[in-house]
Amino acid sequence: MATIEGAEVLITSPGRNFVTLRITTSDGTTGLGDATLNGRELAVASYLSEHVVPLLIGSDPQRIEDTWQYLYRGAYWRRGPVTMAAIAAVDVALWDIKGKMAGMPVYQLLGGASRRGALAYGHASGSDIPSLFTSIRNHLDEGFAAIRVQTGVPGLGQVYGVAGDQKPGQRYDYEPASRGAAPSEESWDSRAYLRHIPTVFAAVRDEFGPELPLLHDGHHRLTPNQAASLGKSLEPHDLFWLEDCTPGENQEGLRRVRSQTTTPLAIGEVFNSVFDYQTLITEQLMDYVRSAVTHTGGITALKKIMDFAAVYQIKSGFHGPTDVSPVGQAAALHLDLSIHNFGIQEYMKHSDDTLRVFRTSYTFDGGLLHPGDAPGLGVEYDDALAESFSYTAAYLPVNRLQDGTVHDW
Ligand code: CS2
Ligand code: MG
Repeated sequence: MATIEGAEVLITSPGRNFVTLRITTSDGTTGLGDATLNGRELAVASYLSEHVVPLLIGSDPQRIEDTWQYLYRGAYWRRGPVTMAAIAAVDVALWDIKGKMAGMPVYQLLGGASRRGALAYGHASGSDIPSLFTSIRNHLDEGFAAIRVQTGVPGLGQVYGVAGDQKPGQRYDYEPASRGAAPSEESWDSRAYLRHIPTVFAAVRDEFGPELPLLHDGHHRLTPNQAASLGKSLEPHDLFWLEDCTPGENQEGLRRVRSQTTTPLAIGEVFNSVFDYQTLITEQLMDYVRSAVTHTGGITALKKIMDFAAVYQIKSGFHGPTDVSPVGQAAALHLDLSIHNFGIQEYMKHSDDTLRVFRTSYTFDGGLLHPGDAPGLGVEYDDALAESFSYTAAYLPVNRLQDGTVHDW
């Protein structure tokens, strides 16, 4: 029986920082896991190298469930983004190894395909309506069949989700984590935002029609009452979802939102355990699970969350920004293809440099993503190229209200 012979924590920075765990077995099989936590990368790298890797050596790589429970319950101190990203990296690497040992893509091990491909959505943005329209047209030209819409807010400077205005054909490239010793600062005004967003979706629907699935990310910035008001004001524009409309850790807050609006709600990209969702799922206060495999304890854990959510007719909408590495994206796609209650998959295309470091097998065609049929996850890591991109500390922005009070970003 093969055992785990080595595990390396690999840090690279092709335009942004990524942390990857590579596990190697005694028969030479390797598996990759994504451990990237934007702005806190070294915390996860240290958790893995100091406290997890030594415990893995000599263990059975095929015991995925037992290893998960050993790392989760054995740590005593549970949950949290650092712990669950570290466990996720181990879990995904072991699924990669199991697929390679079986000669099958991971989705086959999860029960096989439930669909041809995973409907993807891309990120369109603009500082104003004309530049937003250019970005939407770029995404339609790239083949996206669903699009997230974010814009600037009159009177405010840079706000979440607005990349530099794209030229026709130019890739949406938005990396919010600024490199350097401290976070950049952005300013915010919820009332200005609440006045503006309904006008944006009215203009988009006028220009692009009623059918195109449109999404919007509130990014945790509203109170439950403000979120209820926004959801109600967007109902005429028939959104596919309104995401993170209010900080989700106050699960009861979503009762207020849900009672006031039928706009579908997506939440959970900053969650890292099923307990973060428990009330939201059992009281059906949400419609889409936003977690990334990378931040929620891996494939094993997120599949359990989706099976729990399925009982309440809640679907997936996994997180897929460029700060989830191609390894994490691939892991999500294997789950997307196999679970019954799939909803949609976020797809921010990684940079060319990133895709040279992480050689992927997944494809995007006709608006659908497919993980490919290579054994395991279908991702390879180029060590030499990875080492040429050295780590630089980077931090997500800090948001402040007009009076200087720190606010959710
Ligand atoms: C965003 C994320 O994609 C999204 O929905 O909320 O891009 C988020 O801002 C980043 O993951 C933060 O690193
Ligand atoms: Mg989001």
